[in-house]
Amino acid sequence: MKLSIVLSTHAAQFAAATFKGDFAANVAKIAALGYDGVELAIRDPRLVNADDLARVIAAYGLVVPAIGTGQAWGEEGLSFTSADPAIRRAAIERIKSHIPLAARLNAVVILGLIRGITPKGQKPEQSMTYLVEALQECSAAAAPAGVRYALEPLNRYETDLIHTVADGLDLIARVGADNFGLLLDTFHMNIEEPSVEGSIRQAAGRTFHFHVADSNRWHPGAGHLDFRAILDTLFTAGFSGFVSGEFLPQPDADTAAQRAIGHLRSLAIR
Ligand code: LER
Ligand code: MN
Repeated sequence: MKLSIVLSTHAAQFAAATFKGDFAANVAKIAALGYDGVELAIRDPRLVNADDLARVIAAYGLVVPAIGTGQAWGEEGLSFTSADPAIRRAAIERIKSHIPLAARLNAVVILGLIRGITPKGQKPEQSMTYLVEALQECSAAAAPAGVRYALEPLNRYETDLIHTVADGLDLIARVGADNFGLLLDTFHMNIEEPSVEGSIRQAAGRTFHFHVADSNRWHPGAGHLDFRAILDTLFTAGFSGFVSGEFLPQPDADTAAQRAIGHLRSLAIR
């Protein structure tokens, strides 16, 4: 099992990015704890120096399995489903602007809250039309570079759009692009899926990335999710990507990261 953990390259409000702050110091810490990779949360690729970033990560023998983009929503309000065409266009261009760095790092680009929330007065079907159009445009732009996008079903308290694997698979059928798939997150699945293991099996072959947090969004082992059953199902279904920790820095970031890897490695899954 290849393990990574979310690391924000810049200050961000998102609470479940376990590590924030000094980039090189955090990469060093994550490598020392035994992780194989870092999932980078990047609001805008123009804010990072790709050479510096790649050098620091390689120096510690890590890789970047995925790039998170949700801060463009959290900090700037960019969204694929805004009623304002200029905001929709800015969101699409921002997501396409991740392609060169993602290609260089061989990272999946995550689409979480960038899908937005249906604005007041707009019909959800209209949001879905905007969403499908945006995803088709981004996927077509990324395909020649070999870059893949992974949309994350999110729980009902964060968005009205795409809560479950079933919703995600319907969306995949509408988008119709081979480089568009899903990111499954155990925290959201525990809230929304009829069966966590059943939904993991349904998404087999289209799961490009996987987030782990326990039922309380603390590190795996701090709540009541059965990670042995969950991860065994995931790998039996043919998943070959990274399992990435995205959980609250509780009781603090270092302890949470250490306990997470301790718990997940103790399951001895693959
Ligand atoms: C991001 O990966 C996530 O899981 C969301 O909860 C962000 O709001
Ligand atoms: Mn997540």
